[in-house]
Amino acid sequence: MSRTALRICPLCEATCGLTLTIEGTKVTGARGDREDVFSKGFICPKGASFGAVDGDPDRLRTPLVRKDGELREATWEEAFDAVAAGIRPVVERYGANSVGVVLGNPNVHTMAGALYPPVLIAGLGTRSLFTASTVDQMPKHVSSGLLFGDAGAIPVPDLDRTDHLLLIGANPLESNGSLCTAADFPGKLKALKARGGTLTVIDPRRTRTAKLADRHIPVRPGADALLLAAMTHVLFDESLVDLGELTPHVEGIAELAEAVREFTPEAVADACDVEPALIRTLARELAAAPTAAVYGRIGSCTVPYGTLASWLVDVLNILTGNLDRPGGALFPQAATGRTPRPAGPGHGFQLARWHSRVSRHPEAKGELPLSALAEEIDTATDEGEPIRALVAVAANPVLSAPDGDRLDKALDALDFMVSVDPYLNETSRHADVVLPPPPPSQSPHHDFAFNALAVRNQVRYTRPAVPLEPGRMAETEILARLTLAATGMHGADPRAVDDLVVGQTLGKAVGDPHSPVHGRDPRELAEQLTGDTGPERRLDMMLRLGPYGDGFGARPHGLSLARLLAAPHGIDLGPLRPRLPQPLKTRSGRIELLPQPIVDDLPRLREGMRRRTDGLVLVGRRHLRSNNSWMHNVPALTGGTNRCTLHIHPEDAERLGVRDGAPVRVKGAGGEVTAPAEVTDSVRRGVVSLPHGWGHDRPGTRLNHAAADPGVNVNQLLDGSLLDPLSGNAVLNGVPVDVAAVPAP
Ligand SMILES: Nc1nc2c(c(=O)[nH]1)N[C@H]1C(S)=C(S)[C@@H](COP(=O)(O)OP(=O)(O)OC[C@H]3O[C@@H](n4cnc5c(=O)[nH]c(N)nc54)[C@H](O)[C@@H]3O)O[C@H]1N2
Ligand SMILES: Nc1nc2c(c(=O)[nH]1)N[C@H]1C(S)=C(S)[C@@H](COP(=O)(O)OP(=O)(O)OC[C@H]3O[C@@H](n4cnc5c(=O)[nH]c(N)nc54)[C@H](O)[C@@H]3O)O[C@H]1N2
Ligand code: SF4
Ligand SMILES: [Mo]
Repeated sequence: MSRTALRICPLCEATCGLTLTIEGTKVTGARGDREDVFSKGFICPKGASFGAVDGDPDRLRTPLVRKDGELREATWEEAFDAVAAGIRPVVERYGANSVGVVLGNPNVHTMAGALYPPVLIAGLGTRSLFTASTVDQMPKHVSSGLLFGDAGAIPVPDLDRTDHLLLIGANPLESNGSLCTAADFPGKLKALKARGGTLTVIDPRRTRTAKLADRHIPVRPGADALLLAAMTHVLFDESLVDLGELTPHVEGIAELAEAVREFTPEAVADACDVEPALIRTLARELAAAPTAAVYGRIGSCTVPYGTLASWLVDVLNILTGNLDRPGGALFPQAATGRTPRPAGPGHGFQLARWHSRVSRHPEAKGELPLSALAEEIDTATDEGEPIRALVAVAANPVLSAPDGDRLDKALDALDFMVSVDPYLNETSRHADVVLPPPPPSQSPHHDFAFNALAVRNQVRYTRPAVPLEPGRMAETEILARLTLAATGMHGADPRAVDDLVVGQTLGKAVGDPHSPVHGRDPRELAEQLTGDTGPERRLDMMLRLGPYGDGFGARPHGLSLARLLAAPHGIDLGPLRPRLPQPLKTRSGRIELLPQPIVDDLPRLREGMRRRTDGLVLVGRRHLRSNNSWMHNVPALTGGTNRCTLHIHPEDAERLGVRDGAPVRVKGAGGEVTAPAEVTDSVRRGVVSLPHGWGHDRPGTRLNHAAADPGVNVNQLLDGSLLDPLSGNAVLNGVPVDVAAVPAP
């Protein structure tokens, strides 16, 4: 007997609604849920393989605890005892900062990852926090923090209504979109063209997305900030600046005009390898379009001028009046976001409130660069204690961060490490305790993060499609127990963590004159919360306090968990709407167009105008059937074109004597790797491309399928020293490398 159950797909940012077929407790099929209010039936090959991802036999079923040097199966009780015994002495002897926390990407795809790590970090009181954000989108947070006063206020291109999309360093036909949650991104690009709109793609590779475009500009990697600065220059130079409705909300226009004066199309053309006339055309087209959106992603962030490029993306949206208007780039409003306060000056955004111990990198958004994790463990200084214990949740930095070999050794030297991870992989193999979460079919799902980045306001929640297997523990409970064990409350009831958060949140809300529950009794409100579990009660609380919430009765038709459960395919909350000036939290209460940290970084960009590398540079790429480092163990998703090969342009290949399919050696500052060449003109001359997340050939892992075709770790080519200085983001693209054919034996 089979049945079906709904489950939001957690495998990428598109958040498609799936209809799972379930036999017994096994997921045997997945198709798109046509009634899903957001995804309307869209699915990609990863979602269609949900059952294989979910049922991977290599997923760990019980905790592992290291005994006599070896990881062995253990009970949950033994595992949490070991966590408390491993972490507490380190905190007590060396202080809170000697415990590091590493949070990986899947935390934004689980409810547990949204709800518990903030409590863990606050409870530990550690400043040693590292996340996947600093190998990804930290530059965007910093630019939003500086422009809008809120690092979380990220404008999203209005894909369904725009007339002109300028897409920079993003390949949504493979990635399905990022910092822009849209199910069926490919379909939305085709619809844009079908309604007469235009798509321009800036990417050193002729990607599947670039092939769809009306115009593809194969920029020199890393030079986007120069190109965008020159477009900004042209807008001023040709009097194309038109703020429209934004005028009263923006300051610093004249100063900005002055700051970009030197960045003429002629001055940047050589560094970008884009003709001056074409740069002018790009600026004019942007200004002339009835509506337009500029959108940048990985290729604009993980580069030396990541924050400047991210800032210029929104500068262009602002100067053309496209920020915060339909068809432009708007701020979504998620159902679990805070109830909007009246507009007015805020606290502003601060950078560099503290620094990393070894290389003195400034913090950004409370985080230190993931690139600096290894040195924070393996290097002693007079400044304080190195990291001696590590909590890794859904993170595989040995493959995803620069210089995995150094990190490998550093992790081995720790006094204690715990990984919350379903796999024994390149990183978790170093742990003393591995706590495996259940597969996604056994977990509830709500997109706290991505609903705040979605092209349409909507809200959905799916309960576990399959009950927890005997011996399993929900990831929410794992993280609650881990938090208690790490903060000196080992053995307490995990519900205490949820009660603490509920008490604090409601306590604050009743004291806030703008809250719908101002002046009420927090205990009485807590008693009204519904839900079967602590996390459900917290979701109920956030929905009811949120911008569409019922305000615990104050707005009777508003949202609550009960209302959401009654709408299994989700609730549509309408298209994105203009929201300014409310989201602004700058000290001025306005958009601060030319913030001081940007002014201070512009001289570096001016120098960049005069520099150009003549050697080969490396960029990354993603494949539709892959996801970072953890999906190479699923046979249905590997093979074919999803391989770890070095893309190289035919002319470069010929010059270097590299033959298609033959091994080539790639050398960078951090090391060298050998991979098969794939000669293709989809990369521009002077650029080679390797995908990331490969290199599954280390001993002591349990990834049987992945180990059979391990690929190489592209991040071994990096030594971790190249960062975007404002955000601490790793430079992963536009990295100089040497490439040589491997002589036949
Ligand atoms: N060269 C290069 N490097 C890159 C990038 C690039 O473009 N080029 N991209 C960067 C980007 S954007 C990112 S986000 C990072 C990602 O870097 P990471 O976050 O370190 O890596 P992931 O492969 O996403 O997965 C992390 C871990 O989560 C585990 N996991 C999977 N599902 C769950 C779950 O439900 N719960 C828990 N607890 N664990 C789970 C996996 O087994 C894996 O060990 O990589 C970065 N690295
Ligand atoms: N299938 C699949 N989907 C994914 C993931 C995955 O691994 N696989 N990962 C998920 C994650 S964690 C993220 S963050 C997103 C990322 O989502 P995207 O940013 O859309 O993904 P990428 O494919 O890395 O696209 C980056 C593009 O930037 C280009 N590029 C490199 N350097 C430069 C440069 O200097 N300038 C310009 N203009 N372009 C450059 C690359 O050639 C590449 O095509 O994808 C998510 N979705
Ligand atoms: S596009 Fe992303 S969310 Fe949708 S089915 Fe594919 S992996 Fe899942
Ligand atoms: Mo990412």
